[in-house]
Amino acid sequence: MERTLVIIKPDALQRGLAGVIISRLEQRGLRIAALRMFHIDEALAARHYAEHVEKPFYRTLVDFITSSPVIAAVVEGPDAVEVVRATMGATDPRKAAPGTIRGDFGLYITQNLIHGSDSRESAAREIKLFFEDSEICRYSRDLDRWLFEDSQA
Ligand SMILES: Nc1nc2c(ncn2[C@@H]2O[C@H](COP(=O)(O)OP(=O)(O)OP(=O)(O)O)[C@@H](O)[C@H]2O)c(=O)[nH]1
Ligand SMILES: [Mg+2]
Repeated sequence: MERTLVIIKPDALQRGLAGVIISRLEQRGLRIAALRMFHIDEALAARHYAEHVEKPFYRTLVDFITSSPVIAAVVEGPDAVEVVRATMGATDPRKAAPGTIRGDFGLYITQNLIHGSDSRESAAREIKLFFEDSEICRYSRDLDRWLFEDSQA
């Protein structure tokens, strides 16, 4: 079982799409292990987006992610990093395939609705940035035996 960090970005909450996005992840079979709504501050945005600090779009990115509340989630499942990225679609919503979250709901790379960690290493780093270990729920769902091949449930 793998974990990844998801952020439902400010545009998604402002547009009333948080529920739809969470539903898509749940419908895929992924399990939510932690969920928190809050306002990302400048310091957390800087740590989260440290890899982009030299990019020309860095200021826009930080201004956007701190502009309004987000929902951060830890999501788990087999190959969760890759599965979430595929469910999100390409970074630029105009290039994202129909059927993906960005491909169905977005038009601008600056407002692309959802973040998902891009590797297992990023996921481990980002989950630590956003959640205390005690906030991550360890549990199984009755349905896991129909969703997760290696489930003990
Ligand atoms: N304006 C602009 N924004 C960009 C560009 N590339 C990336 N971004 C923004 O920066 C965010 C982080 O970029 P990446 O980490 O490369 O893309 P990603 O992994 O698909 O997106 P995240 O899941 O949000 O991290 C993206 O979600 C975009 O909102 C760009 O060329 N121009
Ligand atoms: Mg990224």
